[in-house]
Amino acid sequence: MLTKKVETALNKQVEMEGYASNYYLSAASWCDSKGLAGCAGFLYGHADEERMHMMKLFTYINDAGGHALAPNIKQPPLKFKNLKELFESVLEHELAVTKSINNLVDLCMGEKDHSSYNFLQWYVAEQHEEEKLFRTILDKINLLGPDDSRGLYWIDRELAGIQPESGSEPK
Ligand code: OFO
Repeated sequence: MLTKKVETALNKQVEMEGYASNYYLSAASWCDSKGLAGCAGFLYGHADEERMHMMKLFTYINDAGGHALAPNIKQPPLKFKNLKELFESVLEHELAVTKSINNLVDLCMGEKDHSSYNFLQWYVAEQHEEEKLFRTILDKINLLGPDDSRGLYWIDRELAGIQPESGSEPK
C-alpha cells in the first residue's frame, strides 16, 4: 500500500514522463520540418518510450492501491536553434528526470516502501542508459561540427540506425 506522500510523488513523476514524451514529440517534429528524417524517426521512437515509462508508473500506482491521475502536461519548447541545442536541451531534461527519480527513491527509502523502491530501480538503470546515449550523440555532433551540412547528414544517418532501446518493454 502506498503512503500518500509516495502516491503524490509517483503521480508527479507520471506528469514528468508525460512531459518528456511530448518534449521528444516536439523535437522530432522540428527535425522533420528541417529534413532530418533520421533524427526525427529516432526522436519519435523516444517519445513512444517515454509514454511507456509514464504508463508503467501509472499502472503501478493503481496496482499498489493508489489512484493514478491523468497528468496536466504543459507545452514543451517547439523550436530549436540547431541540432546541437536540441540535444543539449534533451540531455538537460534527462538530467532533471534523473534527479527526480533519485528523489523518489530517497523518499521511498524514508517511507520504508520497499516495493516502490524496488519498482523504481528500473528507472534508475534506464536513466543511466539514457544519459549515456545522449552524451554520446552530443559528442558526435561536436566532433562533426554542428553547423556543417555534411556533418548533419552523417548524424542524421547515424541516428536513423539507432533503435529505441530494448524495444522498450519494461522488464
Ligand atoms: Fe528518459 O525519462 Fe523516462 O524515465
